[in-house]
Amino acid sequence: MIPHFTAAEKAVHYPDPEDRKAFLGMKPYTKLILLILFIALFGAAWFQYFFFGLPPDPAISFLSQQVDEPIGFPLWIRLSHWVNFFFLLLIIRSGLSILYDHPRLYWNNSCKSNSSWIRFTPVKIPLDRPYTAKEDARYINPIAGLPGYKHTVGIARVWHFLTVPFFVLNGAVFISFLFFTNQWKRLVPVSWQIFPDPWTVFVHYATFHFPVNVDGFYHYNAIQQLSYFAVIFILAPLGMLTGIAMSPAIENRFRWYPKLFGNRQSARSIHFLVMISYCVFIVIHVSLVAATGLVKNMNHMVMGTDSAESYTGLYIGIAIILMTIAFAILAHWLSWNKQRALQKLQASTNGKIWKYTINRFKAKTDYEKKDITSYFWLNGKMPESSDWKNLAENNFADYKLKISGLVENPVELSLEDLKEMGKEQNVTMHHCIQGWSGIAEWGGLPLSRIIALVKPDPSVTTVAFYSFGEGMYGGVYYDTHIIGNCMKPDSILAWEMNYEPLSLEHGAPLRLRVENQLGYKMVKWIERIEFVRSPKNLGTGFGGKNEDDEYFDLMADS
Ligand SMILES: Nc1nc2c(c(=O)[nH]1)N[C@H]1C(S)=C(S)[C@@H](COP(=O)(O)O)O[C@H]1N2
Ligand SMILES: [Mo]
Repeated sequence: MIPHFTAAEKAVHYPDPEDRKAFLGMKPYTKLILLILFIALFGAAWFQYFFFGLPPDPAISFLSQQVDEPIGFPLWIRLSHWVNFFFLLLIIRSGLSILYDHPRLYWNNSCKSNSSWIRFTPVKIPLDRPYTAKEDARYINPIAGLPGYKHTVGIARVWHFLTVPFFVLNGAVFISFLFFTNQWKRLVPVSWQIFPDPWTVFVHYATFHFPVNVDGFYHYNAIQQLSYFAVIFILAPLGMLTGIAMSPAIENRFRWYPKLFGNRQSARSIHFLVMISYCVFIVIHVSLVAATGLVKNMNHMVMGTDSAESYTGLYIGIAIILMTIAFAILAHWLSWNKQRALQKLQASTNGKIWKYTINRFKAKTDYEKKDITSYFWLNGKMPESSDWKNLAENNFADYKLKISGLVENPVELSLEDLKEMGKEQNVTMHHCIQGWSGIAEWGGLPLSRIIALVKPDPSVTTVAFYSFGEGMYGGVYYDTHIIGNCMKPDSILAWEMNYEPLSLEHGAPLRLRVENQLGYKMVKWIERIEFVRSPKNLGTGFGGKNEDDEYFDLMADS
């Protein structure tokens, strides 16, 4: 069942034997904020208890009108509760797997290694050699992350994006029912007691006095109501909105949108904090369900009855949890053995939806010079071929870009030839699939000029870009783009970055920029370009090195 690592995979998944150890690193100010929050909350509760005594327990929540309060949990509540549990677990675990591909979180777009407020890797970035984001990715235990162990961010994304629509749909149905019935009154606070009551209940918990145990079938206590309300009406929407803010297609079209959360990286940090809040909620919720009458509580949420005698609810509840675990095991098996099928499933569902929606958006490359970030992560394996090394030694004076395939006019062009054909400059945000971003200026020749020069055959759909460098598991690095994307004005072959000649690390002599796409589509160290009918006959046929080897998102439109 559990596949073994090949030597190449071992080197990629945990290059350092220490890498399997869990690690949590926080900036002193992060720790200080957490400590202050903790002391303020619990200190205030103890202060009140010590000097003013335990406040009277409001027991039942009066945050909502009690008049015609709905009673019990109808089938739709019980169903959506368990469906939610099932998908939330998949979303959290696949999200953790994605997070560990770039195990650092920031509040700024530079993503400079030492500016992360929290990190899940002990690795200090070496300064004496190029260090790539791929090297920085970490192993995650499959109990925590889906897939974890032997994984790629491609497969983790499949699970994350395949489950999100179900989670959203279930939530939408649940919320509609809440308001069609009068069940919303149990959740939505409509009284000013919203301020004092939850605090009073908290003082009880914090000073180890269990508040009066009201029967959740009929009533909630104030803190219970408030936390349920927050999970449904604050955490879930915030999770969705910050998730959307990370999409390159959205960010490049609606520049104001990620700014609602500060910037693209703070959206990612808030997305993480939402996940942590969910986990904290789940732990407390499950503990209290167990501590306040497990058998009865399970009957409430499974059977919709208020019995403390029958064990049916408990048994069925346990069965649901076991089924969820069984599915998680199946998901691991699929992730380790049926990667290609998962990748295609994702392309034929979400990929199709994106093709007709967000991928249609035209990128706005209107960042300014002042937005350029002080840091820009590296990715990819430096070319080791003697061809490239020899060219580099001579500053690429002898470099010839070869353009061939189904074209009327195949050409070989030196850097000088290319520079004479024209130059476009854009300041854009780069989005790596792993999670980091950076803003840079790129200068180079629009691909549309090359296309006009070589005159591709009308049957050409795809342009392939081959690198001097190799992929992580060996073999030439390449990627493809549909010709329509290459014709966009901001699609360029760049020889300039931040107004300087492109450095060796960032892809000299030439690299691709196709804004609107994720970083892995932007081939560095370009050796040659080929115009083809379909990507099917290149590599293993999925349109790029990462798509072939690591099951990254397929281009739905290629
Ligand atoms: N030849 C080659 N090009 C490549 C890669 C690679 O591994 N090999 N990695 C891609 C990825 S995943 C990213 S995010 C960008 C990173 O570009 P940078 O190193 O200039 O930041 O390059 C892309 N181009
Ligand atoms: Mo990337």
